[in-house]
Amino acid sequence: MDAPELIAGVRAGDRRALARSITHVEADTATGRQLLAGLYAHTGRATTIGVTGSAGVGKSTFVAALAREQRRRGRTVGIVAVDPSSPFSNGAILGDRIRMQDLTGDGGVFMRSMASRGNLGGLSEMATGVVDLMDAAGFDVVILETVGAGQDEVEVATATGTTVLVTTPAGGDDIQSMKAGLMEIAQVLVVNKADIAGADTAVMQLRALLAIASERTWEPPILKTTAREDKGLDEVSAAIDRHQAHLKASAHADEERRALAQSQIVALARGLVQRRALAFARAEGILGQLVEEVAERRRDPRAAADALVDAVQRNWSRAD
Ligand SMILES: Nc1nc2c(ncn2[C@@H]2O[C@H](COP(=O)(O)OP(=O)(O)O)[C@@H](O)[C@H]2O)c(=O)[nH]1
Ligand SMILES: [Mg+2]
Repeated sequence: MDAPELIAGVRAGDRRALARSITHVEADTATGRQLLAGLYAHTGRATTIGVTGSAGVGKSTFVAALAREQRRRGRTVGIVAVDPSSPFSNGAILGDRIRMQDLTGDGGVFMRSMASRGNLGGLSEMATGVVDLMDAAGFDVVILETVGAGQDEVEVATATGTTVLVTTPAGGDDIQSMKAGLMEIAQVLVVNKADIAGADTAVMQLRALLAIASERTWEPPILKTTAREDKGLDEVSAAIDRHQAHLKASAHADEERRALAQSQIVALARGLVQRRALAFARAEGILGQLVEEVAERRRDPRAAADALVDAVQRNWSRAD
């Protein structure tokens, strides 16, 4: 199937076309880029939800429970799970597949797991591209699970309408040391594993952290869930719906959409510039030579970085 056929297939909700399109986007092929360009005008209809948090807090369990809750509300659900650390097998992360098993027999659910397979960066770009595909395919809700590890999450958060930050009672220290950035990108805060001791303390800690965060028009609710027992997801879904309504009704909706578009473009451009520049510097042996000079202290790292950027700039102004 070529790009126009895949685009038509995805728009018609054909699962096979969607699966093939995802493979193209994951591999960042020319067809994949054509698909995203052709389908972008047909995105923006789905409720997109980002679920982030440290490894082991129960994100996958939570996503499965949230998907079941959305199904109870009569909505179709697309799920994208990203885990750079998980073992990769047959196109799926084993643990996640097992956890999501009860959902795989449901025609209203489509799920795809992806691991980084060792490629530098680009994981969040791939994942947000897959969210766009599922959106264009007509799913009512698209959920993206990522591990809270820094810059990637901030980028992912700009690509989803509502970001849910999952923590646990056991993660007290975790919450304390949590980067303000991660708190600021989340619109719904969840203390999962509420069945173990300390959930109320964790809620209080989060509330204290929110109190010192910057001024905002949306007050993030703090909710408790026991994802493993499907508990608390009704409240989470209601909070997500409230946030989605807030997004649409906000006096600054246009402004926010522009700010979001800018963050997305800048994040993608940063990744592109970085990968192209490094690929050039490696291929031309420039990086290797600078490495030698810095390692032998014949040049300082800043001057080396300057020289690298100069060489890239000369090459780019000469080319095409
Ligand atoms: N006690 C308890 N354990 C949970 C709950 N939700 C998930 N877990 C467990 O936490 C572990 C990690 O879950 P997982 O969903 O893989 O976390 P992820 O790494 O954040 O995706 C698993 O053993 C789950 O069974 C919960 O609500 N209560
Ligand atoms: Mg997981």
